[in-house]
Amino acid sequence: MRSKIIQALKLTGEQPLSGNDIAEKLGVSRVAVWKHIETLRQEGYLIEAIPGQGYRLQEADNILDVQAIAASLKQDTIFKQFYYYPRLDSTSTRIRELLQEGQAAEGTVVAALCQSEGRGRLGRDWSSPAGGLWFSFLLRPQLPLQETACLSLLFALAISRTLQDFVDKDEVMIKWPNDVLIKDKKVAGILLETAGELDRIEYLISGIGINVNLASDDFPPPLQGQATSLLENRGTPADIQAVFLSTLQSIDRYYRRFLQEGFPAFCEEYKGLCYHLGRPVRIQTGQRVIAGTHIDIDSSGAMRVRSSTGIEVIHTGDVHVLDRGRDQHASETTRN
Ligand code: BTX
Repeated sequence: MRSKIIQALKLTGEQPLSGNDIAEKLGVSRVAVWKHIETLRQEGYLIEAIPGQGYRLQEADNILDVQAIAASLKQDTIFKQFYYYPRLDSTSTRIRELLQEGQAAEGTVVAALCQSEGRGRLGRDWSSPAGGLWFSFLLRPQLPLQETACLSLLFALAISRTLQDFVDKDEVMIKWPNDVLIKDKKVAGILLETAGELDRIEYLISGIGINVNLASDDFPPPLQGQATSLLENRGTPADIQAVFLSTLQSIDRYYRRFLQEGFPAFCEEYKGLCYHLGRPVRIQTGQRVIAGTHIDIDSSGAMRVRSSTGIEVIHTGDVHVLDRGRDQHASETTRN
């Protein structure tokens, strides 16, 4: 019932919808509507009551209808079960809690309108106000731990392909290992968290953040100039529901093929989108800093750099591109 109320309020958008109209539409009493609205508010939905007119839902266009998403996905995708929350600390934390409570099987997806403690890699913050796509999903690939590292590159590829349908295709690029960029600024990030043994992981939680309808002043000041969104590049809001559906479909396609063929099948495609292939870079890897020309990505997803001392193969690190007069993306990119 509550999700039906949200959908009814989403449909009327800026126009308030009266308690009577909702009650009639859903075949319940006005008191029942009022009670549900109170519960929805407690859950975190911002629902204004406009005297004499009715209720209006804030951020209506950025609220996902995950049941509709589930219905639109083909039966046999990797995504099986959806949870949606207006407000969470982090979708990745929530999925871990659901796992501990025995409520999350492989294919569980948790999405939120906004996160108060969205996180990036290595304990970094991920800014997650309403207007972005913030979700995590649980997988159990039967793979050794080291092979799962490629999944962050794979998901970056899957997301890039999706975003190419919403903005100028040629502007979407990947900064190794998994920063998705539009016009040199970060539009999406991927967090992979694994549990298990070296030879076989127990589970993997992938958290995806995509800046969909965020204006530049929705980002905290240090990120303005480094982060971008679909809105900023299109000039008009994107249909967040369509971005979500298409992202899930793309991840599903890429992941299934990866399980069959491994990362080598995607290496050329990844290189085609790589932001700094052939360019001078500086990489911080552990305590070392390596400067040179980025010459290749190998079939394990590692970066090859020609430095003054020879060819370096880099499995983890923060890449800075050196030929633009400034280090772009002070947000470090670390493969972990
Ligand atoms: P990362 O470590 O590659 O990037 C984090 C860095 O990116 C930050 O230090 C900051 O410089 C920059 N940054 C922070 N927020 C944004 C933003 N909204 N847009 C662009 N740049 C930003 C990337 O980590 C992994 C991000 C995963 C986020 C998802 S959201 C759903 C799930 N839940 C959760 O808590 N995290 C994941």
